[in-house]
Amino acid sequence: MSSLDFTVSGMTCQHCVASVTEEVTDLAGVTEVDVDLATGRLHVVGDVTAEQVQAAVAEAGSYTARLA
Ligand SMILES: [Cu+2]
Repeated sequence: MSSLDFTVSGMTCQHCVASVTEEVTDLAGVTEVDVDLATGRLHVVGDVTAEQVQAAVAEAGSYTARLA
């Protein structure tokens, strides 16, 4: 179980937050997802790699996640 923090660029509204949250939550092994629109911060807890989370964020739309 690990805890990962990312800075996500490209999110502009709560719809973006919902899309990113949904895609990352759908990853197997993820137990906690928190996205903050104001800071662009994405916090993920679970058995996942940073690469898996970044791929899910890209899958959600025109967003890019960098390890914070
Ligand atoms: Cu949006």
